[in-house]
Amino acid sequence: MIRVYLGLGANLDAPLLQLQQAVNALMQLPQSQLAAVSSFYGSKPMGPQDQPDYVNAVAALDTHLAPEALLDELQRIELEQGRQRKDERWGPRTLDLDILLYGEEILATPRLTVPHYGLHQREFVVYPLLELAPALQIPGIGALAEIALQVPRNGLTILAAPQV
Ligand code: H73
Repeated sequence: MIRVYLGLGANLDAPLLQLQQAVNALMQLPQSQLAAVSSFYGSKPMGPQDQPDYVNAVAALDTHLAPEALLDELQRIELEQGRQRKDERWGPRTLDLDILLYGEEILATPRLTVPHYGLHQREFVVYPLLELAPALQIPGIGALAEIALQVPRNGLTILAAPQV
């Protein structure tokens, strides 16, 4: 099994429910075991400010799925819950699922960049991840706890606990 960390985000159509529904879907993934889910956080939109606040979380998944097979599953969940897949860049969204880390692997394929390119800049990824894995090392980047020192919380708040 490989330990994978996933980023979850939504800011449309009852985002808290979208995230809980995504957690439920992650629990059903084949060849996988959902290990932990962070708190649900409220975050200020990165990008244009004329859109609703986001709800974000991070999940830890143990899986036998290969990276692109996992991405296929995540995109299926996004499609099932999301109204629009080809969102305008930086625009509001029903559900996003990102592969933040896939074990200690560094991947650069046409479909996948892992570690996720925005991981170390996005407070709505760094702090939920820190909650699950305070001692985590990000391959090619460094200690998560050190990264967090450079990333302002930008109004990030805990909204609710997930049901797992
Ligand atoms: C991103 C392709 C495109 C992929 C990457 C995308 C969704 C999945 C997050 C936002 C707050 C895909 C937020 C925002 C903005 C508007 C910036 C926010 C928030 C999109 C696939 C390829 C390459 C990976 C990988 C998944 C990957 N791809 N909170 N969200 N503002 N590598 N969200 N590692 N995992 N897909 N995701 N503000 N507060 O990060 O760019 O990327 O087809 O092949 O834009 O959540 S979609």
